[in-house]
Amino acid sequence: MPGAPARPRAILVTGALGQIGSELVPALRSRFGDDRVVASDLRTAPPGAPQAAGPHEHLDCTDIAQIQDVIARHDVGTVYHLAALLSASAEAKPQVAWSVNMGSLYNVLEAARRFRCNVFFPSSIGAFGPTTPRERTPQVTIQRPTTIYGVTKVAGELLCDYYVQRFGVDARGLRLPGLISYVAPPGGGTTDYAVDMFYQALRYAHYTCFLAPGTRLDMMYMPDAIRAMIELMAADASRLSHRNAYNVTAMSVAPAQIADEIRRHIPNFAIDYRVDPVRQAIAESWPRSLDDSAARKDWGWRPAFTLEAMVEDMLARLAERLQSADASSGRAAGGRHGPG
Ligand code: VAH
Repeated sequence: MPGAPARPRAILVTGALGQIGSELVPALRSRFGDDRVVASDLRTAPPGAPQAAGPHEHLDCTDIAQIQDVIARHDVGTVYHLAALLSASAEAKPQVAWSVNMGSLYNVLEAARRFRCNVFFPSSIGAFGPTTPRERTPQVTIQRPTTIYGVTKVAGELLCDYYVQRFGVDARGLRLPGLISYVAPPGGGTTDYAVDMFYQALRYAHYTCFLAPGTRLDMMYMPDAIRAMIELMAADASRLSHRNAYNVTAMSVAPAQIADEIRRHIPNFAIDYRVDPVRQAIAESWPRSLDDSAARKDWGWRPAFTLEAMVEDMLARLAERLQSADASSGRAAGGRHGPG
């Protein structure tokens, strides 16, 4: 229709069934409209899943033809590329990790170049290594990770920045800390303990942690991470002194600190430790705390959730989800240790 405003281009989320995607898709749909956000994953969204409440696609990101087909059919203008193996899974099968993490990113960037799409790339504190300053890790510093996950994150940052300066693709990224969420459990990460602890605390008032009690890492509640991604992609490009990728954090905490805070709500919660040497070594190669001043200065990043606020919200919301899951599955709710 002449004169009608152009229909805004769609947003594609890859890895939409994962820990981040399960919350990013609903957040984007509530902002931009259900029909403007395409959820995609290698797995098919189960009936009733939030991802199935709008356009959704089965998508193997290692196949560029599939990516280009989805972008063309839905007129995608922005890709949040989340499909990847996390650190512990990647370390168990490094060849697959390289192929999936780097192959899919290259395909997304090539498709973005051809179809003029913007790209969000999730880097990680895993992009740093043991020779990086571990406290208040600077935005620009040594990046020599000793995990294949970290290698794919550093290479991913460099590849994204190459596509920015060589082809003009608007690619932006965040070095995300460990993410704590109650919607979808994570899989294959080193920081997954911080999510599992809440599930176990509510179900059994006990958790056996695979990292040592004092292993301090940057962490963030998922609502803050989702907001950071969306705010970065909406930021005025002229304000960005970095592209891939910005340090962001909310708290620097260890398992024992999270356990102590949970115990304020569930007094009989007990934790013990059976250290997994592989994931302990990965965690000890990462920073203990990031300097996120560049993100704060360039595009106004501010976390909203402290450790105390996150634990209170996480326990309340996860308890609700577990109760409704138990009710729908007919599972006895015995052993529930709701927040005190
Ligand atoms: C992992 N959750 O554990 C991810 C993340 C900073 C950790 O990259 O692999």
